[in-house]
Amino acid sequence: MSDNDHNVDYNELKAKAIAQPLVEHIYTADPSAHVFDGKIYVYPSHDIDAGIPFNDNGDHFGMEDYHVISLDNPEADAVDNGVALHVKDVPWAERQMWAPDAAKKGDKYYFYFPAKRADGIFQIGVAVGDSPVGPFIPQPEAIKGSYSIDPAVFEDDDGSYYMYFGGIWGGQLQNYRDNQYDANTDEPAADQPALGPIVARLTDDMLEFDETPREIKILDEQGNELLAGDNDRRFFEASWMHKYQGKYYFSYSTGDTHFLCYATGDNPYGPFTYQGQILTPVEGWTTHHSICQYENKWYLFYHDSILSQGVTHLRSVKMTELHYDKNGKIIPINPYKD
Ligand code: FUB
Repeated sequence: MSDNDHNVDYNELKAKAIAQPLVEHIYTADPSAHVFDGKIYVYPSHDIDAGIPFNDNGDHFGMEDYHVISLDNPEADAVDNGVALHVKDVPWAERQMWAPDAAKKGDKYYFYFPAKRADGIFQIGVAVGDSPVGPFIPQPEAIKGSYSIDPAVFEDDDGSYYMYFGGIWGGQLQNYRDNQYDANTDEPAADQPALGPIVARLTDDMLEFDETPREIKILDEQGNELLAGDNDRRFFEASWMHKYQGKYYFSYSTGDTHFLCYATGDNPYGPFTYQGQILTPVEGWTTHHSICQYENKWYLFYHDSILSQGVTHLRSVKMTELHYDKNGKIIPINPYKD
């Protein structure tokens, strides 16, 4: 269920779906969910049809602004809080406002987002607000040393914040080695270690990287790095980090094989050891998620393209409960009942 070029009965698929969209009046995707002040806030992409033809670079994902969705609790109706940030207000960005995230520190809220500069290169910016739903005021420049897409910001128990980011293909990560851009550099050969996501601790003011970003290693059960040709397991995009029972759970999308997977480790930098799948493929090409605890339950936020009848860049955010087994393994979820 990874393409929209197949014959699908969308009414039947909607009936089989384990969850329905949080909101239906706009298209939303790439949900980053957090509990701030006892309420759930979801920071999604706001999908639109920008009229840009489909290509492998993802140019058809031509998003221009962000809306924050809030829920008083997991059973409550989702509320759209309107435009929180628009590309026209970001001095350094020109287009393609892709998957964002947010963090709270003190009484300020920090909204992180990737966008393309006028020269077509992705960077990651930050915008600051007094409310979890915005409006957010962007910094004049992108975060120094940032690149690629899909920022996810994780607060560790000691009060440090880390940003995880990166995505291959349209996300441009394959053009970087050691944080340096080279248009002629590409993905490694299939029998070489796969490119990893990138992590950097944030400065106290949350506006910059506090260290040189480093690449994360994802290992198999034998301790070997996952290979670039291991498309069912290697990192593609959509980083997320959460902690469960003292362990670090790094989760991500495998892109062209359409799985959400995870790997665990004992510190925020890894290495992380591959553990398995979280979500089997959704309708639509992309899959992207977050994992968030509300009181004593855990939830997976994800998206699919059922509402738009399979249009891959017109997606809808959903949520469902997530369970662990007694060994801390995530029990994989099929988004559609058999
Ligand atoms: O929404 C645009 C891109 O699609 C995101 O940045 C990726 O993670 C994928 O979901």
